[in-house]
Order: sequence, then structure tokens, then C-alpha cells
Amino acid sequence: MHRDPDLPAHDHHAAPTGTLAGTDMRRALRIGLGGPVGSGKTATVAALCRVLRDELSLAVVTNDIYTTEDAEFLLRNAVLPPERITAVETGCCPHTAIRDDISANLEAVEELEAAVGPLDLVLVESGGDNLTATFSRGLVDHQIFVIDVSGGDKIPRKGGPGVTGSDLLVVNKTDLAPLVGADLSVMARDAAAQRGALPVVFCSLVAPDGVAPVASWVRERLADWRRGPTA
Ligand SMILES: Nc1nc2c(ncn2[C@@H]2O[C@H](COP(=O)(O)OP(=O)(O)O)[C@@H](O)[C@H]2O)c(=O)[nH]1
Ligand SMILES: [Mg+2]
Repeated sequence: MHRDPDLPAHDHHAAPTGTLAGTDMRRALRIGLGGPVGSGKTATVAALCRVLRDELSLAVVTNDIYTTEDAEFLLRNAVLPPERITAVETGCCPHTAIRDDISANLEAVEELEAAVGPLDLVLVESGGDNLTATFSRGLVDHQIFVIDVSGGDKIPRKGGPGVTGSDLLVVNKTDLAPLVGADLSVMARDAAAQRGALPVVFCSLVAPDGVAPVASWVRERLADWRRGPTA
């Protein structure tokens, strides 16, 4: 299996040691969403906000190269109050802003914590890239990689660090599988071969509560985070 050295460790408590400035309060859990342009990252963020916002205090950071389009979509759809959504305009390869020079993203997360915190969860959406984008473990505690079926069922087989080593692989747009001739069982088999025991969920965000498997996984990560380091 090919693992990227910069992917977050699967020890859930290795990286997150921060506290909110000036308080004893633990910082929010940070989850990154990466994946190719158009796979459904913003749609996943929007759906997660809708199902989690009444049970958690959450905020979102979006990354776009030249625009703030994703943040505007989330604002237009009123998935969270505007003060809980921040856009980072990377002005460069989106990969750089989530992996190499994460300062703008870290600043955005910290400013959200200071302005509307304490927060339970911050979702950081990467600007869409290809199959190679991964987050620095200094920015997020876990990462979700979102692919979709519309390019056919070959994507899991192609591998890359997001497919092989992300903490959760989401195969989105299952509603389109019959239209593009994508065989979900082939995708499941290839993803398992690439990922070993790491989890994979299939979803369709146009279905009612289609984000449920992703939301369940997020709730489990948050429960682990709240329990804190185990002896
Ligand atoms: N049919 C279908 N369309 C979807 C689904 N999820 C997202 N989309 C659409 O796919 C397009 C790209 O989604 P978006 O979330 O902007 O992708 P991103 O670039 O990864 O953030 C939008 O038009 C969404 O409405 C899905 O499960 N099924
Ligand atoms: Mg997006």
C-alpha cells in the first residue's frame, strides 16, 4: 500500500494538542475534505452542516484558487450563520495551501475559534485538485477524500494518496452510476484493495439524508476526540 508521509496518523490523539488562546478550553476537532474538482466536497460540507449544526458548534473554511465561490454557495444556502464561514483565496495551487504553506488556513481556523468559539468541529474544504492532494497533519486531525462515480469505476484503482491513505474515502454520486455504467461493486473491491481496513462509504447527496454515513463517521471521530488520549 502506498502511504503519504504527510497524511495524518491514525492515532487520533497524536497531533491535536492545541488549546484555545488564553483558556483551558480544548480546540475544535479539524476535519479536511479533499478530492477532485466537482466530486461533491462543497455539497458534503453543506449536508454535514445541515445535519450537525443543531447538535454541535461548527464552522467551515473553504479554499478556492481565485474566487470565494464555495463559501458563497454555503452562505447562499444558509447552511451556517455567515460568521461561521471563512474563505481562503489560495491564489496558487490548492495543494500548497493545505499541505506546504498552511499559514492562511491555520489563521482562518484560529480566527473562527476566537470569533465564534468555543467550537466542536471545523471543516476545511480543499480547493479541488486531482488525486494527489493531501492535508498537512499540522492543519487537520483527519481527512476525508471525496471522489465520485461520474468518471467511471476506475478511480479507486488509480490510487494516489487520497484514495489509499485518507481516513475516510467517500464515493459520491451513486445515483449517477447507472447513467455512466460505473459498477459500484468494482469500486468497492478496488478501494478495499488500496485501503486495507480504512473505511469507505458510498453515498448520493441528492438522496434524502444521503450524507448519513459521512455524518456517522464524523460523530465517531468527535466522540474519540472528546474522550481524549487513552492511557
Ligand atoms: N447527481 C448528483 N450530483 C451531485 C451529488 N453531489 C454533488 N453533486 C453536484 O455535483 C456538482 C459539484 O459539486 P460540488 O460540491 O460543488 O463539488 P466540489 O468541487 O467537490 O466542491 C454540483 O452541481 C452538485 O450539485 C450527488 O450525490 N449526486
Ligand atoms: Mg467545492
